[in-house]
Amino acid sequence: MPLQELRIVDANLNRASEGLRLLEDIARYILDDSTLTQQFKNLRHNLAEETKLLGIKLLSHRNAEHDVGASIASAGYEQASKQPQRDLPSVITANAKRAEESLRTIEELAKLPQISPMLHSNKFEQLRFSLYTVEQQLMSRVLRQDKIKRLTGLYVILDRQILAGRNEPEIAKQVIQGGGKVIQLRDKQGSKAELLPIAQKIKDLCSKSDTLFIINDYLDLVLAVDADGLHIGQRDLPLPIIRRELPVDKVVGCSVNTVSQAVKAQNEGADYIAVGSIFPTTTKRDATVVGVDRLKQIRQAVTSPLVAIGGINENNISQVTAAGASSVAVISAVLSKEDIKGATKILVEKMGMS
Ligand code: TZP
Ligand code: MG
Repeated sequence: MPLQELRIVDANLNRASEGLRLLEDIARYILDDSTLTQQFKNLRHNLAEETKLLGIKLLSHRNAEHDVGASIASAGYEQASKQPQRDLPSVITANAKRAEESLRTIEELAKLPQISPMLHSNKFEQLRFSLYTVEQQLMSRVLRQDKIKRLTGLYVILDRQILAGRNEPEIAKQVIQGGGKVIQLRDKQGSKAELLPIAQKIKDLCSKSDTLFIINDYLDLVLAVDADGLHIGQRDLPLPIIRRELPVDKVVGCSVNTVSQAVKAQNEGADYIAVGSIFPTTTKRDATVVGVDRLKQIRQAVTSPLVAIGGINENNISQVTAAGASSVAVISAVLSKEDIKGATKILVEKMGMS
């Protein structure tokens, strides 16, 4: 005896898989995010696994030609096509909702006595809850994508101890004029009260010039001045906690010196990974020198944008870009020079970014 409920299961299974496939493709082709892609793939596979015994039964209940909803659906589509074009976040929301509603429908039907021997309601509930989490991660990544894309070119770190009293916003201005694309404010000794107005001024300069502004170590300062992101090291709060505390549109960079640290940082949601120290440096006393080969190994192991750091100057910068760094961070190669704008310009030119 045909079970009309199975027509609903069939339709909703198709909707759920279509929605999931689209979200997976966004993670894969637009974001290049292997972790998220894998998570969507797992959801799709779990769904297929859960319903694989029903495959033939569902097909034999399919009756698309006699679907009274089909004409209503296409009228709705025509109306939708007249609406203004959707952006990527609304496509994500619409498709995640579609998949979530479909999973919920199957979950409810699976409670009926005639369906429960074939489907486990609780499995669909679990899938739905997993999808809520992955949807949130995907949406956060999309909202940061514009900033992540701007993480290329020269990344100049304004280290207050190295600047030794020179006017930080003035130096930032010259870096921007020289073609620096990212500015980080770093202060390992001063007070945050002192740092706040400096950070605010640099943030304003960066906003006006489309330069990315990152703050080292201090999450509260990122929030206070609405900087673009935060940079952390291996001894700061763990990435998942930072991610939880920061608004979703802020980028987080993480310093690593091994392949396993890089993989971990990527899996825990770092938007970029800083690899160093590539060459010997006197700027950071406790830095471990990892060499260009380590950068190449990390390039093979992760898909996140890589920022090379440590002992980089105009003579060796081409080695790190050739090894796969999308951005190069420097302190002394710019800050030790009288002519900040000129030093920045030379490095930018050597990177082929001018
Ligand atoms: N992290 C690893 S090496 C380094 C930091 C902050 C110092 C980079 O400074 P420089 O002068 O460009 O070598
Ligand atoms: Mg730190």
